[in-house]
Amino acid sequence: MCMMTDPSLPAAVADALAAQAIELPSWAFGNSGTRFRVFGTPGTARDPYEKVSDAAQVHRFTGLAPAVAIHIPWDEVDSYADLARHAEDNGVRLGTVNSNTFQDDDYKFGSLTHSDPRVRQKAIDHHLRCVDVMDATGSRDLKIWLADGTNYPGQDSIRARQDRLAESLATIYARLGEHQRLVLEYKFFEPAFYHTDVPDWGTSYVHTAALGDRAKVCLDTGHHAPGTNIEFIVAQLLRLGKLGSFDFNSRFYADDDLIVGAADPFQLFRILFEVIQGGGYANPDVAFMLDQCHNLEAKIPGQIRSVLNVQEATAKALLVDLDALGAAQEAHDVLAANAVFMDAYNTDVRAALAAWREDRGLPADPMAAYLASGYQEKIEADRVGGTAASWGA
Ligand code: PSV
Ligand code: MN
Ligand code: MN
Repeated sequence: MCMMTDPSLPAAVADALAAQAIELPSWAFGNSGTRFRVFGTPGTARDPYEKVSDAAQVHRFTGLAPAVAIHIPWDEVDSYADLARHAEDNGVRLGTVNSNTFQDDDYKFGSLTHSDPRVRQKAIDHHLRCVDVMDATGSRDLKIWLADGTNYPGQDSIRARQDRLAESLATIYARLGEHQRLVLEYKFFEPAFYHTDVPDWGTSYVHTAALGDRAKVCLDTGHHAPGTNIEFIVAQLLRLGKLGSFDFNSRFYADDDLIVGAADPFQLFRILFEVIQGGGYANPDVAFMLDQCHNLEAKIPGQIRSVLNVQEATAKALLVDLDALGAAQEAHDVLAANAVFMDAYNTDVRAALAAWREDRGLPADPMAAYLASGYQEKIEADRVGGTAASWGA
């Protein structure tokens, strides 16, 4: 039994935790909402520079979030090299570049899959420009999520759209530099309702396998039907060498983008266990990112809670006694194997993690330290003019 009375972690677990790096989405620091209402939150960042500054606070208090993903054109700036410098001045760096082909009238019937070559080329050109941005920021990954799909059976040819998608992706892939990658995200529905052009990991795998080694799958934890065994997908993609990145978040009903580990911390633990077993943890080939929006709660504390949830689940997953698990599995002792697994999950690691942070010069309680820092009051007082950045701008 792994009962944690002594608040120290085994040395191997403590060392492994030190390697954790989670990329934050710039859009988590803008105002967001639902199709019913975007609520304003005092102190919200007004431009990409302020979003990066806010993201840097999460890293400052947790030591877990050294990179910020950007979204084009939401994070449009005059000089991306300058934005990258701003990130560095704040102790972080710019990470994944996300494309956006879902907020333009031209894309009403598709973007990379569109039947009209003019629209398809426009969508391809947008991605080529994203690669230019990556060149300027030093980013490695281009993340593609497409809103493409249809609402009614017969509306368009499912097959022809796949062929056009493959062609468009090949053109974008050919533009990547030697050290750059394309990660293709899948989602089973929305905004299209009948069919989506990249609905599942299989479709993303098929396209990225055809492209080559520098094309990988992005797994967004919120993009699956209820009851999907996500850790199975993780294990399979790692087996195939095709898991490029995670977009972590929680869902109750749809693509809710809620705080990771809020809806189902046990699922997060199971996923992380599979990542660790498959060699995907602390492996630069598998990027850990958040894809979240904070509609009601304050944004910086929301992101602090999120990275701490990932850290807590990781610590528990690292605590699984693999020898005992292996022995129980070999003996087909179902209950013993399950008990070993659950012992790790049920271990309260909070005090141990607080001590771990203090050992590394970090605040034992990052949330309390942020709230006491005065940063929140300062941005609420300073950022009264201008328009708060929102999910769509
Ligand atoms: C839309 O579903 C989405 O939430 C995808 O998960 C993307 O990763 C994200 O927007 C940002 O484009
Ligand atoms: Mn996502
Ligand atoms: Mn999503």
